[in-house]
Amino acid sequence: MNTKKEKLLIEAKKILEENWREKYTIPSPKLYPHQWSWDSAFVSIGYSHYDLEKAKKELLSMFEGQWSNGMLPHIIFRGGDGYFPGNEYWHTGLSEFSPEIKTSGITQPPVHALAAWHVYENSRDKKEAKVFLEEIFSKILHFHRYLLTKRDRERSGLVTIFHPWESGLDNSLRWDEPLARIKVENLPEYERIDTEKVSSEQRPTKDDYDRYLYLIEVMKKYNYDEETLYEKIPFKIKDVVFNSILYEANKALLKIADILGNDKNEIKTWIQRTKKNYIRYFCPDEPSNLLLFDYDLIAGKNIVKKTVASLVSLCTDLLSQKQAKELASWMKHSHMCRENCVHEHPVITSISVDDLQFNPLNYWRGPVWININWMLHQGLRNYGFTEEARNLKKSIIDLVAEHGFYEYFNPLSGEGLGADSFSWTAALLIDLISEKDG
Ligand code: 9WN
Repeated sequence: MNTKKEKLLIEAKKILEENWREKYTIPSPKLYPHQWSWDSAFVSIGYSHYDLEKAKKELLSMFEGQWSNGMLPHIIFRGGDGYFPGNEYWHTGLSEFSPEIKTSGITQPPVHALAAWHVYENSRDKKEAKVFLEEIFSKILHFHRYLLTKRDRERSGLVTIFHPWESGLDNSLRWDEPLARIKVENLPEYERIDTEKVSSEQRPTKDDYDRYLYLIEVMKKYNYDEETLYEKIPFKIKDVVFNSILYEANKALLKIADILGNDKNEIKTWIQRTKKNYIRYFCPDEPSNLLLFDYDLIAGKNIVKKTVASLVSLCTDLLSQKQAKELASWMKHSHMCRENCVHEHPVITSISVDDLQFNPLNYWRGPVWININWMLHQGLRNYGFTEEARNLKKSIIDLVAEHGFYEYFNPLSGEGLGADSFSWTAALLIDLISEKDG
């Protein structure tokens, strides 16, 4: 390993050390003082390379927030009142399934089985790792069962999200149309904290927040009951990114079940369902169109917006080689390598720099995110685009080395945006650098 990478590793570990709180890691001290679900899973992947105990604690502590119906909330409120909407906003006690511990009432992409698998793979002592898998398996299974029953009434093998925050890509252009349809009524007054900490041009708008909070009001009104919400909630989307992750997570869970000698039939059924419907829902015009688009259940059609979400499907094995090739080449149109480019190789932006709505500063509407690029790197590799994968990896590492461990980055200047000392940026850099070809 060269000195640049060694230095980065030290810095990344220092950030995780500083953000560690006894058994979990906050995403960043500046904006996010609690435990977030998919952040925890990414962070655990980072720890799995050098501190297995922390990797296990991180995942297990996240499942302390699991609801008795299996739902894994997107936040466990553990860190005081520096975040809005905090615990008091959610009234999760309205649901008979919420736990004692304080949580939000919505979920996030299920990266956890992938993280558990990393823990196993990176453990030298497989016997000890198996003990951990025994402990976590039923919790993850319960979570996936919740997703594939309560959130998939269609039995399509594709989960329906009820809130943009459930996607993890909160203000993606993909949600503009479905959100615009929502009529916000009787929304109680509220005060945001995020825009006091980070410039508002880097965060979602007030209109977005009105809708985010209104959706929570609807959930509260119906006591977070999924059956009623399936009828009443005005935001119901089968999300490409969420479902790509779930499919891969189910494959990881299957491998875990195999190691433990547990029954695999239920997981196999889920995987088969997803296989059957993934292209049908997300790419119905294939082969004339090869990009994948989310499916809006209320509008009864795909959300045709060209964003990085379409590319994340590369991290599944559900594409034909022709389709994978098309997606890989589409990346070249969305990269940051223009007149102002700061790197020789592209890192992938959240929407194409050529898109009229491209905004280099605003959250998921232009900037570069490390978790997404990390997934794309895996995807390129899986489909045999070895050189492209190597270039992307180098670009991700260069970007962070030059500009710091930020939450997201301006694709034109490389400048770090949002929160600094961001945990998943650190953790996924550790994963990339620690890989065998690292
Ligand atoms: C809402 C913590 C989270 C990430 C999300 C990211 C951002 C929260 C916010 O931060 O969302 O959950 O307040 O903006 O969009 O992916 O998990 O890092």
